[in-house]
Amino acid sequence: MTANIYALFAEEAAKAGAKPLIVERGRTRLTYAHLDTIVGQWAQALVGLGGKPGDRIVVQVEKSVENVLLYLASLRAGLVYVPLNTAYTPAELEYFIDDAEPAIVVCDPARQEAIAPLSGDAKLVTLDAEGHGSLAEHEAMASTVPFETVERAPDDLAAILYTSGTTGLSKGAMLSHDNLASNALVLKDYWHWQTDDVLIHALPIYHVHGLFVALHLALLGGSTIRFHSGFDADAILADMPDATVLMGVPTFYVRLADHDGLTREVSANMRLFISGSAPLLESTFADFETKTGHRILERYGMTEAGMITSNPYDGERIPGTVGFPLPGVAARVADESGAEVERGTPGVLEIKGPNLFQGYWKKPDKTAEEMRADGYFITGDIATMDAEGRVAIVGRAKDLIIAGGLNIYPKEIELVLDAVPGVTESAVIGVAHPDLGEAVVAIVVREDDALEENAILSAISDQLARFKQPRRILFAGSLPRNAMGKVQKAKLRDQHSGLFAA
Ligand code: MCA
Ligand code: AMP
Repeated sequence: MTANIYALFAEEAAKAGAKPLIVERGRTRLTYAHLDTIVGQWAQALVGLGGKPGDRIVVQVEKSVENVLLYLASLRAGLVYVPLNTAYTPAELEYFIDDAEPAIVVCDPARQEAIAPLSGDAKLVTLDAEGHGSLAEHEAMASTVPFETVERAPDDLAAILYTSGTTGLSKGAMLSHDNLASNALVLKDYWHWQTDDVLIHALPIYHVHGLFVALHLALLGGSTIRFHSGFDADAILADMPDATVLMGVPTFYVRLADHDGLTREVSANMRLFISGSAPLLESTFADFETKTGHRILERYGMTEAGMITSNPYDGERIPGTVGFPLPGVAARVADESGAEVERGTPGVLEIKGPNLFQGYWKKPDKTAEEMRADGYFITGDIATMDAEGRVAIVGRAKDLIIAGGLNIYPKEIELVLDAVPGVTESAVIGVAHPDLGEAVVAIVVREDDALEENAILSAISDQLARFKQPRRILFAGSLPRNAMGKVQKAKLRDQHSGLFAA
C-alpha cells in the first residue's frame, strides 16, 4: 500500500460522493465526486512540465481553490511541495529558489518578470488569484486519462516548509508523507472530527496551520470547507451560522471578540474554535467565552513537527496552557543538557514522535544542532509541565517574534538594517501589540541624527516582506549590553513595553 497521503484523501472522497468540498462566497467550487479527476488533471500537467517524483515545486501564489488543487496534485505526483509566503519580495525569493533547486516554479503572473531571472533551469508557470495562468491552461487539464497516484514510501518527502533561523538564514524543514498523515489522523480523532463538519478556512495556505492542519482535517473528515481568501471578520461571521469549526491565529479571535456581530446566536451551530501559532491571551479567551459561551481550544505546534500538544476536546481547556502532548508524541521539559527537570519547573520543551520532520534540507549540521542523541528535538520554546503532563508555553529560548501568527527572526531584520548607510547598529525586538500579539520594533544607533525613521523604512522596503518590517524605528545613543557584550533585549523589551498600549 502506498504511503502517499493523497491516497487517504482519495479514499474519503470516494465515500463523500457528491458532497461539496469547497464552497466559496456561497458557490460550490469543488465536490468530492470531482476531486480525483480534477487533481489527476493537475498532476498530469505537472508531469507534463517535467516534474518527477522527488522534484521540488516552489509555489508563490495567492490563495485560491486552484492553489489547493495544485498542492494536492503535487502530492499525488510525488513532487515535494515548497510553498512560499506571498509577501516575500523577489530579493527574499532568490534564496529559497536557489536553495530548493526546484524543477517547477509557480508564481503569480504579475511576478513572472521578476522571478524569471531567479528560476534558473526550473520551468516557470503562472497561476493568479482567480485560478488563471499558464499552468491552469496546460493541455492536460482536458485529459480524460485517469492519473495513477505515485507510490511513496512513509519517509519520502511530501513538502519542504521554510522556517527562519536565529542566524537570520531560513532552513527548509523536510516533511514526509508519514509525518503529515500521522499528525492529521491523530488530530481527526483528538478533535472528534465529523463528516458533517463545516470548516471556515481563512488562513493562508503556505504555512502548516492553513495548509496541513486545516486542509488535511477537512479532507480526512470528508467535510465541507467554507473557503475565504483571507481574514475578514464580517465574512466569517456571515458563514458562522452554517459552520461548525474555525481554525485561526490569536489575531482572528482578538478581532472577532471586538466585533459587535459576535454573539451566542451567530455561533450557536459552531462546535469548535481552535487557536494556535502564537500565544492566545487569557483575556481574549475570556472575552470570547463571555460573548459566545465557547471555550477556545488552544493547541501548540511548529513547522518542524506539525501539531505537538492540544487542550482536550472533552476535558478542561485551560487558558494560558496548550494542553497535553498528542497521542504518539513524547514531550519533556529539559535543562541545557537535555535532562528532564522537575515538573512545574520551566525549561526547554523537547519532543519526539512520528510527526517530527526528516531534518533541514541540505543542512545536516543545523539538524544535528537541534537534536538530542536520543532523538528528541529541541523546540526552543520555554515551557512548564504539570504533574498530569499539561504543558504551558511560558517563553522562548530562541530570539523570535510572532506577529499575527507569522514568525519573524530579529537577526534577519538586524542584518538588513545594519547594511543601511548611516546605521551603526540595531536591535530588533517584539513589543506587545493589541491586534498582532507582538509587533516588530527596531532600536537603531545612527551615525547622523539626520537619518530618519522613514528613510530607513524606505531603504529596506524591497528587501523584506512588509510583515517583517518594523512598525516603529526608535533611536538610541547606544544599545544596552551585558558583560559579555551581548545586547540586553529583555531590557529593551521592558523599556518599550507600552509602545502600542491600547
Ligand atoms: C499582515 N501584515 C502584517 C501581518 N499580516 N504585519 C505583521 N504581522 C502580520 N501577521 C501587514 C500587511 O503587510 C499590511 O501592511 C498590514 O499589516 C495590513 O495587512 P492586511 O493584509 O490587511 O492584514 P490582514 O489580512 O488583516 O492579516 C493579518 C492576519 C494575517 C489575519 C493576522 O497575517 C494572517 O492570516 N496570519 C496568519 C499567519 C499564519 O497562518 N500563521 C501560521 C503559521 P501595510 O498596511 O503597512 O501595507 S504555522 C505555525 O506557526 C505553527 C506550525 C502553528 O503552530 O500553527
Ligand atoms: P513556526 O516556526 O511558524 O512553525 O512557529 C512555531 C512556533 O510558534 C513555536 O515554536 C512557538 O514558539 C509558537 N507557537 C505555536 N503555537 C503556539 C501556542 N499555542 N502558544 C505559544 N506559542 C505557540
